[in-house]
Amino acid sequence: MRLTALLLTFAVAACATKPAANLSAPAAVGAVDWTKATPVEVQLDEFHFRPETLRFATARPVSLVLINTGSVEHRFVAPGFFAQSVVKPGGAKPGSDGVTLKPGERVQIDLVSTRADTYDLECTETLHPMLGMTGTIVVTP
Ligand SMILES: [Cu+2]
Repeated sequence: MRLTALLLTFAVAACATKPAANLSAPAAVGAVDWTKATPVEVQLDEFHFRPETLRFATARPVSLVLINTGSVEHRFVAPGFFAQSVVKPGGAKPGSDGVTLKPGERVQIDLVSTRADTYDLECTETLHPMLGMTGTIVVTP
């Protein structure tokens, strides 16, 4: 009887502590009000990101709108930035090869930043970074 009670106590304690250990990320995402996402537009052309510097705050939802206003294909590649960000449920999180946009294409990514840092941005199309297609994403607390 006493052993059963002891085992039950352990079981309850295990159940109570296990989810708590992994709770921070899902809880933070669950608390995000996506209807309050701030629109941030970035234009890609030959051969610039406009603007070249993006500034976000952690835990604030942003509706990142990428528009290729140029006449050739461009990419928005920022693996470090996307790795720390949480994308709105149902949305696709860009991988290390970023987002590829054909001329005239528009892509919207709703996301929240979780880690303050400075992240590199570049278009990885051949020669584009050398021609000026680089940028910086600054995330502040
Ligand atoms: Cu480019």
